[in-house]
Amino acid sequence: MSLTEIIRRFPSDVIFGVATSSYQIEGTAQGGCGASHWDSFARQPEAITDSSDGSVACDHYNHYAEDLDLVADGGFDAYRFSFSWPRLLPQSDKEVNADGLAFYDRLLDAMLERSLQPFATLYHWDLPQRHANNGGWQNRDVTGWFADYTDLVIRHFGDRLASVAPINEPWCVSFLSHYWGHHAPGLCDLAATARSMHHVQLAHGRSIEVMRGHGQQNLGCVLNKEFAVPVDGSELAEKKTYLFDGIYNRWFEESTFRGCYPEEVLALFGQHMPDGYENDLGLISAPLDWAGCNYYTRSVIAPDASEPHLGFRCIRGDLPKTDMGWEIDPEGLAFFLRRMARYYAPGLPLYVTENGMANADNLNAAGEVHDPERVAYFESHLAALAALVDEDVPLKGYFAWSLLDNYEWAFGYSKRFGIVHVDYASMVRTPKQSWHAWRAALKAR
Ligand code: IFM
Repeated sequence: MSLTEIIRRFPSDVIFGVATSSYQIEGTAQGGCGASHWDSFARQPEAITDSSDGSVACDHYNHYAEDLDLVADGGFDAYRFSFSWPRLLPQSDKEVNADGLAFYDRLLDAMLERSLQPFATLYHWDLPQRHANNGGWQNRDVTGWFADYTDLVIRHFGDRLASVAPINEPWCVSFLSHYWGHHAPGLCDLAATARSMHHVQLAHGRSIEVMRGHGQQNLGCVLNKEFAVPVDGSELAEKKTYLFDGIYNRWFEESTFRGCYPEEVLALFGQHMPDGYENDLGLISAPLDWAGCNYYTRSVIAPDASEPHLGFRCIRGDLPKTDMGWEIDPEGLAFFLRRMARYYAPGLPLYVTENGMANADNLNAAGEVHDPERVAYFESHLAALAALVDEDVPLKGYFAWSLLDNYEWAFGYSKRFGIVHVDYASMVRTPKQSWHAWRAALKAR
């Protein structure tokens, strides 16, 4: 079934959008943006595949109007973006960068002029370097710094935001960055992991509290989820798969929606959990207006006694893969939405806040980009979601990742996730076949 036919199966109140984030597209060299821990991580030898950073990125700082034209011309209803904390507060938590405020004023006004609903994220990984120097996500004080930053954003921009989520993908902020060391600050330390996994959740709770205090509407969370299957039928592989699900998915689902952490993950963290963490769980689980799910792939879990703490490693199975080497498994996405709707948050509006794939895209001689693999990826995942319509799963929106090819973190500019191709030398944008497929599908609704 084509994208056009699949999109027709969704109720008319389901919105479609595209997503981006500040560090990945804006260009931190512009407009007085301050240093973040991604700038320093990117300077570490071998941290980034192509040794690049976000200083120029897609130069969205200067190209934002053209980029939003592509969102609107594509027929999308909404644009999911993030504010950059170091752009707004480059030097200290007290001195606001007027150019930073002016940039997001222009960006928001341009969205509203194009009738695009602004879906804001307050933190998509660009922690100010000064806060990283003070312990970053390992330091409980980060929750207060984040609450103050939330206050600034909501006071200035809150009246123009259709929806707000405090933190993008808390698993990446904590586990991926402090245990596997793949993202800034690049640590491999169980104690740092335990602390960051609690503090990122507390920061979410404190940010929601600040926003409720301002009467801000439509507040949610954006959790990334990865489906897991055991490598074989052994009891050990089953147990390790459950642990993986606990660390990756249920840690965030349980605490956000039920006010507790999974026992098996608490056992892993043991004495490293911050003292009195239990007292924060009420704030962490304060009611939300919606829940977002970012979904890309699945992992196969293989027991491995040489892994010191987890006792497993993640491998890939034999499903077709994207250019990231990630397996394509649309049913995993449906699994998480069902689990949310039936178990964690019955009745709560659900959004797929990111979904998409990297592909080795090239401009052809005619100046076009053919990415049928990406069109098929969107079709398969949207078909899995369309099947949920008859199951009372309250899906209210879907955001494709990403509008533009952009800075894919530790992979630099070597991986292309966009529905619009970016030539990084000329900054020319070229809508890909997938952008045209979306446009045709959304215009035919
Ligand atoms: O590029 C990232 C994004 O920043 C967060 N979610 C996953 C995407 C693809 O890896």
